Amino acid sequence: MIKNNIKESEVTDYKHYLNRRAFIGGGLAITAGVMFSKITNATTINNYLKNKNYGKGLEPHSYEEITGYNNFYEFGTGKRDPEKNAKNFKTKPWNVTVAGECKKTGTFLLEDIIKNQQLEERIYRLRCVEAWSMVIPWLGVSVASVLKKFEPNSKAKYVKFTTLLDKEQMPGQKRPILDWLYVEGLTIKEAMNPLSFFAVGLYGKELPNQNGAPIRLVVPWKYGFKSIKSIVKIEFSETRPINSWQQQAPNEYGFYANVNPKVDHPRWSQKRERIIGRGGFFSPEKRDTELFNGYQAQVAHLYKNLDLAKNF
Ligand SMILES: Nc1nc2c(c(=O)[nH]1)N[C@H]1C(S)=C(S)[C@@H](COP(=O)(O)O)O[C@H]1N2
Ligand SMILES: [Mo]
Repeated sequence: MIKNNIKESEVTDYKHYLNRRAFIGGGLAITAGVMFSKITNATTINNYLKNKNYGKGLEPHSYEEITGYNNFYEFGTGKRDPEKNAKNFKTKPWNVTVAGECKKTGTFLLEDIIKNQQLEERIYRLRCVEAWSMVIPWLGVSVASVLKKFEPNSKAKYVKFTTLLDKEQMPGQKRPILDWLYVEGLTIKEAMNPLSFFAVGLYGKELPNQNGAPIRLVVPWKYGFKSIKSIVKIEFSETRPINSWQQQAPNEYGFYANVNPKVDHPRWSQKRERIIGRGGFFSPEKRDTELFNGYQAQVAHLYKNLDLAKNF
């Protein structure tokens, strides 16, 4: 479906991208901070850590698929709306406010927050609660490495993230699709888990606007909606934040949102998932959904004493 209007030769699949990168070679090591001050959206980033621990056996979708099929309701509810409507979204300069239960609160320039951090590539499958999935080679830094800089205190049990509110730039916010702002939350343990990632790029380029530029969360064992985009605020709190989707429909969306084939969403079975762009319209390719999206070994201990059917 996505490839219809694109010539096959223009599709950037991951293998071609790797070959081309090998051909370009060399280049200076790019840290996340430098990227924001010097590199434009179209520039390929030449050096980053390829973290082989993440993404074994996963085959990334094409760049066009990843950037042409998005959920970002601030820019419209259609899957192709964000690509179209976020074109001129201004992400530089970008400030992030840090508040709540930590030592170093304040408003910081994004490039200062992540300066000197080596960028890392991680390949993760994004499993949307709407029962589809795609595989994305993200570029970014671990959430833990960023949060530690603000020195959260012992009252910091949860972390709340907020997306920018800007009706002029984000036309979707003029409509009551959600009770804007878009808010998400994690327990501090979930946030500090080594899998939790802040993406600032994908496919070796700066993050396209439709994918949540300039910084978005990626929590690979949870449904896609937890991975909040275009973050402007990080708040440490003692009490559990109410996330936007839970507020909208508490019977459909919980706080945890862990990928779980055994707990169905009221409107969608979660047993299987459609793989975006694979198979035809009438015979989409599907796969069995895995508990915690396949990351049981890394995260199951976080939910040892929780009834996952109640705490969905
Ligand atoms: N601010 C914001 N973040 C968001 C969303 C949104 O509408 N607004 N949609 C979520 C949903 S439902 C999914 S599945 C993922 C999609 O990420 P992608 O479009 O980059 O693949 O982003 C999540 N983050
Ligand atoms: Mo989603």
